[in-house]
Amino acid sequence: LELESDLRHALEHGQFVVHYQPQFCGDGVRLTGVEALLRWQHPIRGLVPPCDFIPVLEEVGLVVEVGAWVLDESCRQISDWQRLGIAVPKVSVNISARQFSDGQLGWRVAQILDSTGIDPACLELELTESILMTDVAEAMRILAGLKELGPSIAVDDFGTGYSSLNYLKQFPIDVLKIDRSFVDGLPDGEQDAQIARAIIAMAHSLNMSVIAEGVENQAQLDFLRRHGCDEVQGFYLGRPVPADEIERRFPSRW
Ligand code: G
Ligand code: G
Ligand code: MN
Ligand code: NA
Repeated sequence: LELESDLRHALEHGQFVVHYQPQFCGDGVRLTGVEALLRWQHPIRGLVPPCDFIPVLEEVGLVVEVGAWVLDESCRQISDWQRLGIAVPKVSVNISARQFSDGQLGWRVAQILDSTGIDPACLELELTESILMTDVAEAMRILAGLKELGPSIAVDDFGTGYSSLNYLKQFPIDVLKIDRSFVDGLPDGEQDAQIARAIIAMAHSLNMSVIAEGVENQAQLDFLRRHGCDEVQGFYLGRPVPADEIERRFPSRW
C-alpha cells in the first residue's frame, strides 16, 4: 500500500504536526486548555486532515507509534509554554483503541511525564466510550494505572457510543465531552437540548465535569452556559491552530 509507506516516511521525516484547539471555561472567555489534534504536513498534498489518514494508521498498526509521538510532542509543548511563562493549564490528547490496549501506554505516559517534568495534572487523555466498553475489566485495570500517574481522563464523543452507566460510574473518569452532533441542534432542537441537559446533569451527579465540543455560534454557547456546562470548545471560539498561534492569540488569558 502506497499510503502506508508514505505514512512511515512521514513519521521518520517529521511531517506530522500537532495543532491545538483552545478550550474555554463555560463563560467562553478564560482558557482552560487545548486539545492536541494531529495533522500531516505533506510536501505536495499540503495539510492532510486526520480523517484521511488516521483510519489507515489504525489499520496498519502505525497509530501506536504516531500516537506516542503526539503524546510526546504535546507534553513537550506544555513544557515549552511553561518555560516561556505561559501557564497553559492542560493539553488533551486523543488516544486510539490500539494505543489504549497495547500494554505500553502507562509506561509511555510515565516516561513522557518524567522526561518533560510537567505537572501530570496538565495532561488529559481522551478515550471513546467504545474503547472503555470493549473489555470493561481490562479498561478498569488500565485506567487505574493511568490515573495513578496523575493525568485526567475524558470520554470523547460522549453519547454517540454505548456506555453502561453502571460501569461509567465505576471508571475513574474526570470529564465527559458532549459530542458535537448534540451541540449542532442547540438551542432549538428539543431532543438535542434534552440530551445536552441530561448529560450535564448526569456528569455533575457523578462528580464529573462536562465539556461541549463543536460550539459554532453564540446561541449554542448561551444555552450551554445557562445549563451549567463547565467548558466549551468549537470553531466559534477557536479553530485548531499551530502552537505559535495559540501563543499569539491568547498570551494573557490563561
Ligand atoms: O482534527 P479533526 O477534527 O479533523 O480530527 C478528526 C478526528 O481525528 C477526530 O475524531 C479526532 O479525535 C481524531 N484525531 C485527531 N488527532 C488525533 C490523534 O492524535 N490521535 C488520535 N487517535 N486521533 C486523533
Ligand atoms: O473526535 P474529536 O472530538 O477528537 O474531534 C475533534 C475534531 O472536531 C477536530 O478535527 C476538530 O477540527 C473538529 N472540530 C472542532 N470544533 C469544531 C466545530 O465547532 N465544528 C465542527 N464541525 N468540527 C469541529
Ligand atoms: Mn477529541
Ligand atoms: Na469528539
